[in-house]
Amino acid sequence: MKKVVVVLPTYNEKRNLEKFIGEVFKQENELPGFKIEVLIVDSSSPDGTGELAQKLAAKNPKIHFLNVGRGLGVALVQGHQYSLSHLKPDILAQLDADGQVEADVLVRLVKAVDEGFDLALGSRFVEGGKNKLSPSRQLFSAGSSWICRIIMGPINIKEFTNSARAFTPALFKKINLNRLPWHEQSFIIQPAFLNEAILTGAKYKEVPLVFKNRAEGYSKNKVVQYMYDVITYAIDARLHKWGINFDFYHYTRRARTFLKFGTVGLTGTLVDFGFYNIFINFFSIAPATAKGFSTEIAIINNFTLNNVWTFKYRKTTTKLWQKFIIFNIVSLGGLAIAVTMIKLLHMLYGDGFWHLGPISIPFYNLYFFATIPPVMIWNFVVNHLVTWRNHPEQDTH
Ligand SMILES: Nc1nc2c(ncn2[C@@H]2O[C@H](COP(=O)(O)OP(=O)(O)OP(=O)(O)O)[C@@H](O)[C@H]2O)c(=O)[nH]1
Ligand SMILES: [Mg+2]
Repeated sequence: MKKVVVVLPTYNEKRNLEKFIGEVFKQENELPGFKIEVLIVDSSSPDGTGELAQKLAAKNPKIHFLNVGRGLGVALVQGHQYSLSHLKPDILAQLDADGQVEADVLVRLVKAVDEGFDLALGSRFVEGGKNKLSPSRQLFSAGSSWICRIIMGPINIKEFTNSARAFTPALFKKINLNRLPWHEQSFIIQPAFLNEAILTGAKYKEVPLVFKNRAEGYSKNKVVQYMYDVITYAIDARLHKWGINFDFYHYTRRARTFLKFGTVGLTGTLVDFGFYNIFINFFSIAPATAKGFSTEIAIINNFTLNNVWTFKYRKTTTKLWQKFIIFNIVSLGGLAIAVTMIKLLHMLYGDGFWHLGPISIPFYNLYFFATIPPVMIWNFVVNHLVTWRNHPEQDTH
C-alpha cells in the first residue's frame, strides 16, 4: 500500500473542514493501492479551527494536526516538512481546505505522480477543468496565470495559481527554499513553488480541476495585492532565468508602502488642481485663496487615503486627530522645501525655455517637477517615522 499525505492549510475554516475531509477520504475508493491521510496545518485560527482539527485527529489516526505561524507559504512548506519527517508519505499532496476544489482532483493528481511525473498540477484551464467563480474573479485567476505564462514561463502551463497539487518527496527535497518566498504572507507561494520545481528539472503534468464558490467562511486572498505580487515575482523569476540575480520581488514588496504613498500623492495633485480650477471658474475666488482651499482639500484627501490604505496595517499610538495635525504640519514642511527649491533654482537658472523638438517647456514648470521627488521623500519619511509610526507591541492579539 502506498501512502498519500494531503496537507490541508486552514485559517478560519471551521465550518468547511470536517465535510471536506470526508470528501477527501472518499477518493480512496478511486485509488486502489493507495491509502490517504490528511495533515491539517492551522495558523492559530481565531474561530477555533485548530481545536476542531485536534478533536478530529484524536478520533481518527489518519488525521494529523500541526499548528504553524501565519501565512499560506509557511503552512504548506512546514506541513510537507512535517509530513516527510513524521508520516512517511510516498506522495505529497495539498488541497485548499475550504471545499472550493472538487476533491476528485486528488485522484487525477495522485495517478499522474504514480505514472512517473514529479509534479501534478490541478488546473481550471485545461480540458475538463472549470472555474465557477464570479466573472471578476475568473478574470483575475485567468489574468494571473497569463502574466506567469508570458513573463516567467513556461508558456505551455495553463494554471500557475492553484493549490491543488501532488508531488514526489524527492522533488520537494530538491526545492531551493532559500529562493522560495515561503515566509511572505502571500499566496505567491503557488506560482513560486511551481517555478522552483521546474528549475530543478521536474517533469510535470496538468490535470483538470473544478473550482467552485465558497460555501462557508471568507476569502483570505487580497486581489490587488496578489496581482502586484504575481507581476513582481514573475519579473524576478524571469531575471533569474536570464542569470540576473537581483531580488526584485523582495525589494518591490518592501517598496510597496512607498509606491502606495506615491499613488496617493498623485491623486492629491489631481484633487488640488481640480478644486483650484473649480474655485476660480465657478466661484470667482481669487487664485491665491483658491490655492489655499484646494491644497487643504488635497491634504484631507491624502490623509484619508493614507490612513485607510497606505498605512492601514500600522499599529499606532496616536489618535486620528493627532495624526491629522501632524500630517498637516509635515505637508507644510513639504511646501517650505518646494518653495525654497524653486527660489534657489530660479536664482541659479532664471527664466527661459527648454526646447524639446516642437515643444517649449518653460523653466518654471521644470522647477515645479523638480520639487516632486524631494517633497515626496520628505513627506514619506516623516509620515512613515512619525505620523503612522509602527508600534507592533500595541498588538495585543
Ligand atoms: N494555515 C494557514 N492557512 C491559510 C492561511 N491563509 C489561507 N489559508 C488557507 O489556504 C486556503 C486558500 O485560501 P482562500 O482564502 O480560500 O483563498 P482562495 O481560495 O484563493 O480565495 P476564495 O476563492 O475567495 O476562497 C484555505 O484553505 C485557507 O484556509 C494562513 O495564513 N495559514
Ligand atoms: Mg478558497
